[in-house]
Amino acid sequence: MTRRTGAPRIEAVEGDITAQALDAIVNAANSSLLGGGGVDGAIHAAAGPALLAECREVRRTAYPQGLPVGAAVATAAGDLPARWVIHTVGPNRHAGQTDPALLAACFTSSLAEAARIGAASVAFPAVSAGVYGWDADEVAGIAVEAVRGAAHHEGLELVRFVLFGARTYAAFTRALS
Ligand code: AR6
Repeated sequence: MTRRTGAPRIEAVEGDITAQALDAIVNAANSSLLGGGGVDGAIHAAAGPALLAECREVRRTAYPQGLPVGAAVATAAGDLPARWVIHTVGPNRHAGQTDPALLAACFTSSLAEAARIGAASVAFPAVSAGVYGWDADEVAGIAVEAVRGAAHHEGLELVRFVLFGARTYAAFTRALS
């Protein structure tokens, strides 16, 4: 059972999430779980073929229809410095997925998955703020509110937003202040 405990530290840094040596990094994936561009492509490139092999297996056994938008699933992290990758699928604004609750669910589902695997530190990218077309300020506001409001599991110490580019970093800094 997950017990509600003190809130973790929540911070934002500018950088490359693939370099983060935290317990888990979150991937802004797509429903196929088979890789793509953006942070997904960077994570698969840095993790090596073991990650894609495990993703294929998770897809085949657990999500034959694809991972739903707002859901999350963890795998090992291949060659990355992190121990796990938590894959989530953000809403695609270009496909008419404009419900903020779907984006909030990416963050809460990922933290629930972190609780399941016992991750004490979790790094998030700006899910849906790239190819999926959401405004960085909107993503930042939804992400910070969702993480602050999530049922934090015992042992969760740190949630770090790792942002690509000054503009996205500034959006998260504003949302956190
Ligand atoms: N570290 C941290 N953030 C990054 C990195 C990185 N290495 N690389 C990109 N970003 P996106 P989405 C930022 O497009 O909008 C993929 O093809 C990026 O600047 O990666 O959820 C998937 O397979 C932006 O701020 O994810 C899906 O098909 C943020 O990460 C689709 O894109 C998210 O941009 C998902 O689109």
